[in-house]
Formats: sequence, structure tokens, C-alpha cells
Amino acid sequence: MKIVLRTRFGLEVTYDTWYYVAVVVPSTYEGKLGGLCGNYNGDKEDEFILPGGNRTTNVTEFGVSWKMDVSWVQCTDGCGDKCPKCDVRKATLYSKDEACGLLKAADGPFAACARVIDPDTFFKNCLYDLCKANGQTDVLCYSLQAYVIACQAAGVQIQSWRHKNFCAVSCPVNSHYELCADTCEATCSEMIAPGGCNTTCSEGCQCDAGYVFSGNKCVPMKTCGCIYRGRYFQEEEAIFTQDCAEKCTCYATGAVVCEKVGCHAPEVCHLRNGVRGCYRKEGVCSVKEGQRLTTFDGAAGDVRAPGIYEVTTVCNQRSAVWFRVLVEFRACNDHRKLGAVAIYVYFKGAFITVTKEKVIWVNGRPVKQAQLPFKATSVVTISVEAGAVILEHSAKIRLRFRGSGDLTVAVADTFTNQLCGACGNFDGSTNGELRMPDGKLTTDIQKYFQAWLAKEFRSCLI
Ligand SMILES: [Ca+2]
Ligand SMILES: [Ca+2]
Repeated sequence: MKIVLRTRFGLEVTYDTWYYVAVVVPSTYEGKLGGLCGNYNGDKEDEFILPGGNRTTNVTEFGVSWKMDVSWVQCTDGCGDKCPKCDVRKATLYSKDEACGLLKAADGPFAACARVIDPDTFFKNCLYDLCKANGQTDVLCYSLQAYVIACQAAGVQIQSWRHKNFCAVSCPVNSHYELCADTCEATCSEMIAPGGCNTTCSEGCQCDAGYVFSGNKCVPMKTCGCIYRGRYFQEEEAIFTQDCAEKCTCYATGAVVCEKVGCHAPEVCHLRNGVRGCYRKEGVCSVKEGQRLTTFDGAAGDVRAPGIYEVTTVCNQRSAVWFRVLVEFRACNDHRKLGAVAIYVYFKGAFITVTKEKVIWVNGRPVKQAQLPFKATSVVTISVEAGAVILEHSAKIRLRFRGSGDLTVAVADTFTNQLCGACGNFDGSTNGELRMPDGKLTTDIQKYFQAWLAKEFRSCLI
């Protein structure tokens, strides 16, 4: 019915996977946050802050500005001033006690909560949504459930409100609905190592007698998995230890068997999609302080001569995912220090220019702030995040260019040993790192950088 994420540093996120999200943070974060939830500085008046730090009074602009681009999700930017109005007939119908009115009913199941959490906002949201959904029952149920979660989280005892023909819940095998479910203590991890529960009562599916939760299933107590170093995992499941030195597998009857594994180069131990394991490393080439270039494999040096450099490209120009990144170094700041002032990025179908001032051009045309995030092609997206321009290709190429002249180019491990340019070949080794376009090696990093000046832009320079 809801998922709760708790962390050691005090963050708690509750999500009903549909309708309701609550984020609780400790006061140490006061004034340090940004996003739709505001900056948490105790001032209600300055909440609408955009990602760049500017303020707005337009709630739609504020909302849209914090939208993330998730490739498989289509989202509209809201209706602004043109939001549909609920006609009087519908509004009256949905305000009744059999619908949204239940939230406010003085003799209703939630009456005890009204003193603790004002039902008015929930009521308005319910009415708006129900109107838009033409009275669809599941929309009503989720609206009511949102209030139930909030009330129960605040410790209020509400009365039973679902019944067979109204918002009934279907629970997984070997479990049943309870208004005040024991969803924490009746889990395998609590059986084996108790102490993780701080329960306020909440509705949900509770395992039948003799069964306990293992992940999201109710299993007979005797088939619980294992606890190893404070982590519960299911039978047959294997986990890696912190540094991937050991792989531990959970066998029936709770036995954990560990074997020494360790990662072998070019693989390293890290988390991917929340799962620890041995993976090939993502490559990162960077320009810091405007001119210090560090290659994918870790060699570093300062770029000292102005010009447009080919920092990285896929060597094989016929490759299915081809790209090329050029960086212009020029001394045009106050202190006349050389720095990266612009990047020129070629993808199939898009030539993108980004300047230090965050002016963006795609295929010769400027991109306005309001157009961001901008889709340059079906697989290339441009966005601005925390003061940096971000170019992203779905094949896991990500460039982040800051106004300070700092640039990072991150590429997926699939580009291992496929790259050419000043950022190196990304083969996991610095042996033979300073290879010039003609294939010759040098030990002089200045000569190396010079050799990687972009050929089409080097007239008059050398
Ligand atoms: Ca504020
Ligand atoms: Ca290398």
C-alpha cells in the first residue's frame, strides 16, 4: 500500500506508488534544500525558486523548471490559466459524503484526523481529480487513501473505511487487508534480527498467521532468507561485500556461504542500479579550473596554448554511436588566464555549441531558455541543471559544462578502447597514453595537446 524509505542520515520518503509522496528530513537540512518542496528556510514567501537560483511568482513555471527528463515518461506542463473548471452539477455530486465529502464528514471514518491534518487541501485535490476523471472510482479511492496515509503517519486512529464494494484492496497470496497492519514486525528480517521497526499504525496487507514477509511476498516462516552484516537477503540470492572481496550466497535454512571473488581489471567494484558488483568503469575525462585536462585513464596536464582542441571522439567514424567533442581554450576572462570558453559537440544529426555564458546553439540555431530541456535528436537531450549545461546521449554519453569553464565528459564502458583525442583511448591504462593523431607516442604533454588541435580550426595557429 505504501513504500517507506528510511536512511541513516534521517531522510524518510513515503510513497504509495500512485498518489501520495511525503519527504521528511531532519533540521540539519534547514535552508540547504532546493526543488519543488522549497528551500526549507522557514520563509513561506520565497519558495518558488528556479534551478538557477532566480525566483518566480508563476507556479507553472516553477513546477516545469524542476521537471526531470525521463526518456520513457511523457508529461505535460500543466494547464496554467486554462485549467478545466468543475461544473456545478459535478462539483455538487462529488462533494457528497459518498465521494470526496467523506474526507470532511463529521461522523465519517476520518473525523478524528481533522483536528490534526486539515482535510481541506485533500478535499480540493480530490474534487479536482475526480471531476477530471469523471468520477472514476479508483481515483476517488487513491484520493482518500492519500489522506489515510497522512493521518496514520501522524499517529491518528482512523475508523475502517474500505468495504467489499468500496475501495476494496486485493492482497497478495497468503495475506489479507488490515486497517492497522503489522507490516514491519512480521517480516523475515525482523524475525532474524529484530529492532528495525518504529511503527505507527498503517493500513495495508498483512501476512496470514504462520506467514511472514520476505521482500514483498508472504512466505512460511521456515523459508526466510538470511541476514548477513545487517542486510536481509532472500534464499538463493547472492550479495557482494562492500569492496566486492567476497560474494555471499544465502542457502535454505538461513546458511550464508561466502567465497572470495574480488574484481579484476578493467572491472571495478561499485553499485549499478542499486546492486553492488564487479562492473567495467564509466570513463570520465575532465577539464578543471578551465585548463587542467585529465584523461579517461588518469593522465593530467595543463593546456597552455589557445585553440580549438579535439578532446574526444569515437575513432571509427562509421561507428553506430559516433560523437566528437571539441573544446575551445582562450584567454578572455578578467585575469587573462587561458580557459575553456566553448564546447562544440558533434552527434549524428546534431552539431551543438555551448559557450561559457551558457548560450546554446543546435545546428546553427540558438536554443532559448524556455525550450529547455531540448531534444536535439531523438537520442540527444540538452538541459541546464545546477548552473551547468548538460548534453546527454542515450548511449550513455554525458557532458557537463559549467560557466567556470569546467567540463566533464562521461562515457559508458562500451567505449573502452574506442576513443581518440586528447582525453586518451580509455583502455584502462596510462601506458602509451600520450599518443598523437599520427600514432606516434610522445612524453611531452604540451606537444601532445598541440597535436590534438582540431584540424579544421588550426589555420593561422601553427
Ligand atoms: Ca522558503
Ligand atoms: Ca590509455
